[in-house]
Amino acid sequence: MVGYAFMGAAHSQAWRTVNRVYDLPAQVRMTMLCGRDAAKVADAAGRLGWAAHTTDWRHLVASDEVDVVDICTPGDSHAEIALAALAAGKHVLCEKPLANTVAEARSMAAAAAVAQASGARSMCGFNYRRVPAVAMMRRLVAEGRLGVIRHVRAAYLQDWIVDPQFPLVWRLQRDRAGSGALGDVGAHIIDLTQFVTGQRITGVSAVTETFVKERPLPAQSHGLAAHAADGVAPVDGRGPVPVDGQGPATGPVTVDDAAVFVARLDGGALATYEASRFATGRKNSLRVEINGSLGTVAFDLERLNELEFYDATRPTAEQGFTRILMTEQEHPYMSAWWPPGHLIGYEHTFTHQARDFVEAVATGVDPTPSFADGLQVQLVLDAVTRSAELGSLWAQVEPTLAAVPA
Ligand code: SOE
Repeated sequence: MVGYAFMGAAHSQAWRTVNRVYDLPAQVRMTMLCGRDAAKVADAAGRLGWAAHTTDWRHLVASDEVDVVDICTPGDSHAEIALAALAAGKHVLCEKPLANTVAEARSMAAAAAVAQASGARSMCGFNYRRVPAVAMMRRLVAEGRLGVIRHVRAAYLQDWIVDPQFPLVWRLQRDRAGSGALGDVGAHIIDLTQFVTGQRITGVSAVTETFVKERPLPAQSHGLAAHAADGVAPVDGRGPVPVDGQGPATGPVTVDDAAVFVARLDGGALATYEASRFATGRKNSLRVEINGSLGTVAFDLERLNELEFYDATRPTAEQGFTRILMTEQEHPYMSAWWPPGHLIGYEHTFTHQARDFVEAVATGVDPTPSFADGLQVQLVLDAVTRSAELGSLWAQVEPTLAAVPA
């Protein structure tokens, strides 16, 4: 595995547990962890359960002890590492979004197709496909229980950078992250809604905004925890240390803080999407609602074990939203865990992802979502960025002199 911050920790939890929870045709060995800082990667390897560690990912990719390369780094290194790993005949799991640009994503998808011919498999880590409720939504749509899909409504809302003093971490820099909320959390709802409906986005009209355009530089010696450096939240809440006593230096935020867009899907549905890191109070709220001619499903990641289902085919007097507790043995992925009513969490979706990846690789089939699926999400991200930059088809509302009601 390359990278050991927030996603590295989540993936390590999955690799540690997957063979203990599922009966799989292959055993996972957590062979080598790679990180840039020798002392920190040694500590992370011990903490996360990796047998060896290195500061050179090329050494890891070349090692005969390594069969799978799991890429958990910021987006600016996904392509370089994935291309080298595929060329070395390794199977590759790459965190989302696949890359920082369409050009990088195209090269990765092309390399994955070539590598597949010689048996190397690849997957893009859209882990929310492995939430039982999300897999159940897809099953209900596929079975026709919602009828013709008319509306897709998705929002992925966080609030970890509402404080303008939150430092300029890598997720807020275009050259590291590719984009802001759009690629980080927007990519999830793009992939998830296409997965659930089986429909692809064919066009978008978008606006994006950067509310706070300048932020304090991260203080290198200030001990920001790994996941804070990874851009989630400083553990101790303190901002950066003043540089030379002059007060913290600042830098420009070069990504979006929020993206809002409408879309058409190829099956005829109309869709609205919202990705924001400024939705104060929403910590990790991924909400999806799908309206069809025969019913509706609705899901909120902050209530991960629940799915709301409205069945319009029921007798009118009995119609209403049902809250399904997704802990029955017949619910996707749940047979491996606990008796009904015993809930699972965010980290379980990574174990489900590891299960599906290991089973696919061991049985010689291509895991999903593929790098081609990751490219398609990248094309949507690029379309949103282009639409927002063009500002086309934007009808201004004539300002009126009427005072806004007090
Ligand atoms: C953003 O804070 C983030 O860490 C995303 O990058 C992850 O993909 C998501 O699962 C949780 O939030």
